[in-house]
Amino acid sequence: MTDFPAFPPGFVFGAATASYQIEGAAREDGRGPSIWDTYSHTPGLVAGGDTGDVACDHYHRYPQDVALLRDLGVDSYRFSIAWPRIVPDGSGPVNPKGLDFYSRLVDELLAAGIEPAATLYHWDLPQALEDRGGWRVRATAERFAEYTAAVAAHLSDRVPRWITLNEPWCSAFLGYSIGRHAPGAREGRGALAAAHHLLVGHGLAVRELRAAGVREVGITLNLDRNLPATGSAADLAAVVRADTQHNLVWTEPLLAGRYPDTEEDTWGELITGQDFRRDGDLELISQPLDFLGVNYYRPIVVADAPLREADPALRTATDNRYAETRLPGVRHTAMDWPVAPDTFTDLLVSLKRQYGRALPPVHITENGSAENDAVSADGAVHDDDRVAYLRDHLAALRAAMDAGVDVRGYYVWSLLDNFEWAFGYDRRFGIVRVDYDTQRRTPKDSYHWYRKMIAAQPGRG
Ligand code: GBH
Repeated sequence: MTDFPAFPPGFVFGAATASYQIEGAAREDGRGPSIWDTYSHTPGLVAGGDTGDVACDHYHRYPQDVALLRDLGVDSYRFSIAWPRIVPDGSGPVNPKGLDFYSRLVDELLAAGIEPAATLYHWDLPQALEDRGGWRVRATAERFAEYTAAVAAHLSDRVPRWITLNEPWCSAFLGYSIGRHAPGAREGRGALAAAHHLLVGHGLAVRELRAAGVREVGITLNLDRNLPATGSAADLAAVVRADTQHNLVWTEPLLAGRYPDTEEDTWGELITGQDFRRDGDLELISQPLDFLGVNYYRPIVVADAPLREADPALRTATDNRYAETRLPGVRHTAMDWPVAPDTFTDLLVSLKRQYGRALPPVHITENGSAENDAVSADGAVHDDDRVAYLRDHLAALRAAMDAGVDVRGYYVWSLLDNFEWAFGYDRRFGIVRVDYDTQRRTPKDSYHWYRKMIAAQPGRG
């Protein structure tokens, strides 16, 4: 007998994916190129030279993937919309074939009794917009609002839950200062401007979604739980810097209508002096949300480190004088990420403590693990480590709810093995295995475990 944690009635169980990671069909039906096409086709940037050209071929196989979701018994499916399918040149005419694909996907989901949850931006910026400055320029936020309006006009009647941006930290800092994500830039001011313009784009998109009358609007952040490597004053100060860069840069403007400013971190000072800020931006950014999406995978152990960047802007945007060290005594996943579910509880409880009533209800929009899965002689994938990961993180989530955090839903990352960005197809996060030669889907043990867990909830099955 397996004991499953019981969640309150109405709690949403889901699974998540993102467009560039699964769709393929990169040049089909009028889709324009995105920054990830450019990045993945640049030799040396993605492991194995992998690209999203074919990925899981979800663009053609979506009915089969929706059937997998239906059999899984999820309440909701979180997918993302590829901006370059809708506005191939970044501005100007909308591509009806792009809208039509998502319209068919949404209808297929609704017919299967699954609530669609759409992310508008999961990192695939039209290349044409990057050529005009990308997120460094405010015009990109304005184009994002136009794209949002076009999508909402088409889908607002059938999609109840909307997520403006996925993990803007990755877009701004991995994209424009660390360079490990598209567009692969190494800039200080560019990353700071990108962070701000992403937030402005979020605010403009919220307005469009409200005007379209959608039921729920939110944003998804990758919030970090930063642990000090030791109890030294230097390491504790490094944790404050890491918290600022990864968490407060987003949660302060979004939830409190202000920029972060701690003694340890000069972010507030840095961004205050920048000419990309306009009066009224904070009001736009801090419009009330129906939910906050949180993606959580692992804690980060932070140690004080010497200055590496001479440029103060690049310094704050990239390293900020801390280094990540290992968490001893725990299992690590195929990403080499430590497994420490209690930190998931701690993150949510401290978020609630920090923001109180200003914290909207939370949806966990991603949680999962990459493992070195193998196909057994019986044809199955016995991914015990992933099952344990999911079981323990759901229990940790339940504990946060017991401690008073209002969590409304949980989406496992990911439905399918897929293109794991700079790691290509080498890292497998799916609860369904994808054979990239045959495109055959094989539900793993974790899929069956999740199905049973959902079915075992009180009042179901
Ligand atoms: C999420 O990112 C994403 O939303 C999702 O698309 C992704 O597949 C999933 O998690 C699993 O990673 O070592 O410098 O190359 C989580 C944040 C950002 C974590 C990129 C891994 C690699 C940085 N991810 N990071 S680097």
